[in-house]
Amino acid sequence: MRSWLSPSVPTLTPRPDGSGGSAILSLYDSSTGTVRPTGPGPVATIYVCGITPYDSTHLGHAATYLAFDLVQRFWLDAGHQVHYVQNITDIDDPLLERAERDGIEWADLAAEQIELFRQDMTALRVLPPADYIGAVEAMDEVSAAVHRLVELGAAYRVDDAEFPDVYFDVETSGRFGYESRYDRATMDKFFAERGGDPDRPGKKHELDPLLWRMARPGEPSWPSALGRGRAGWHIECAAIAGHRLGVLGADGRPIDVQGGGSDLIFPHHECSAAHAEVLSGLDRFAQHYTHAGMIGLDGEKMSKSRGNLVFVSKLRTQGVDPMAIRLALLAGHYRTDRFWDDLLLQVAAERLATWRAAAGRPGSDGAPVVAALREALSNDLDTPAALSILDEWAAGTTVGGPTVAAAVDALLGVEL
Ligand code: 5CA
Ligand code: ZN
Repeated sequence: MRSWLSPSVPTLTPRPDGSGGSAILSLYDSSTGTVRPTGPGPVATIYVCGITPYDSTHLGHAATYLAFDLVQRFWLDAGHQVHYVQNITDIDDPLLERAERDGIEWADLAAEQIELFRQDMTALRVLPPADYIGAVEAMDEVSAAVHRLVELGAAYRVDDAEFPDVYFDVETSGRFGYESRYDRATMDKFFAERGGDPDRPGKKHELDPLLWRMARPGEPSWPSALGRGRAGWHIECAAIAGHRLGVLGADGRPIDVQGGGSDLIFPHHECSAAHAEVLSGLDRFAQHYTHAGMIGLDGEKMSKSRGNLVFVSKLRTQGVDPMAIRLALLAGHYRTDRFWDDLLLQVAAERLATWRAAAGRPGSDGAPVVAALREALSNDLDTPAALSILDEWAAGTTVGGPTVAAAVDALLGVEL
C-alpha cells in the first residue's frame, strides 16, 4: 500500500554522545513492567499496529502514532537506520459492520479512510513506515502462516460442519501471558471485550484466538490452502511484521519494538507474539512491547463505539495549525491516559508562537539545550520534561535559535 511523503529530518550537530546528550533510548516494556534501554543494531526495527480504516484519524490514533514517531526520530538522530512497518486492518468485522450501517462498500470505506489518514499523518509530520501493508494485500502470506501453524500442531479446526474455522492453541506457546502479565480474570474480560469469542463451541481453550475464518455467505473471502476465508486479527500483524522485520525466516531475531495503544496489550499483542514465537522458534517476538495511554474526551476513552471522537481533519479544517495539535498531544506523557480539551490546544498554540519567536533569535550556542532535550527523550520519551526545557529556552535571552529549532524539528517533529 502506498504510504505518505516523509517530512525532511535535519541532521543535528554535535551528534549525541558524551557531550551531545544521550544516544540510548530507554522505553517502558509491558512484558517486564520496567523502563529499560533499547538496544537496536545498525538497523532498528519497529512495528506499530495501524488503523482499522473507519473513523480515522481521531486524536487517540494521532497520539499513539506520535509517540512512536518520537522513537523513530530518536533512533535516527542516534545514527541508526530505522525499518518501520505498519499494517492496515482493511478487512475485519468492525469495518464490515460500519460499511453495512452506512450503506457503502467496505472497500470504498477503507480506501477513503486510509487516504484521510495519510493526509493527517502528513500534516502532523509523522515519518511514514517503509512498509505500509494492508491485510487484504497480505492475505496469501497470512494464510500461509496459518497453514504453517496447523502443520506445527499449534492450530486446529473447530468441529463445525458448516464453518470449520481455524484457531490457535494458546497452550502450545508455552508462555502465553508473559507479554501482558495479566491474570486470568483480566484476560477473560479483555478477550471478550476486544473481539474474542470465548464461547465458540469446539474451542480447546476459551482464550484460543481465531486464525482463519471460513467464508460466510455475503462476506468477502480469499482463496487459500485452508479453503476460502479471511485472516484473524492477531495473525495478520504477526505475519506482516514477522516477514519484513527478520523474525520469520533464516536467522530469525526479535524486533526491537512492538508498539500500539494500551488497548492492544491483550489479547492482540499477546496473541501476535505467541503466533510469531511458535512460527519462528524464538522465545520473544519483540524486545520491547511499548504501549501508549488512551486519549479520552469528557471523562471517557475516545473510541469509535462511544462516538466521542475529535478528528485531526476537523481541527485542520477549522484552521488549527497541525504543529499545535502535535504539541498539545506531546504535552502529556505518552503512557498516561489523558483527556483532550480545548484548553490544551490553546496552550499549545501559545507555546508554538513563543517558540517560533525564539527560533528566529540569532545567537550561537544551542548545544546544551539540544543535549538536555535528548536526555529528556531518552528517558522513556519524557515529553513533558522536553517541553519544559524548551519553554525555559524560549523564555531566556542568551541562547540562539536555529540550532534549537533544528533539534525541535528533528527530535519532536515540530517545525518552527
Ligand atoms: N487495526 C488495529 C491494530 S492492528 C487497531 O487497533 N486499529 S484502531 O484503528 O482501532 O487503532 C489504531 C491505533 O490507535 C492502535 O494502536 C490503538 O491502540 C490506538 N488507539 C485507538 N484508540 C485510542 C485512544 N483513544 N487513545 C490512544 N490510542 C488509541
Ligand atoms: Zn496489530
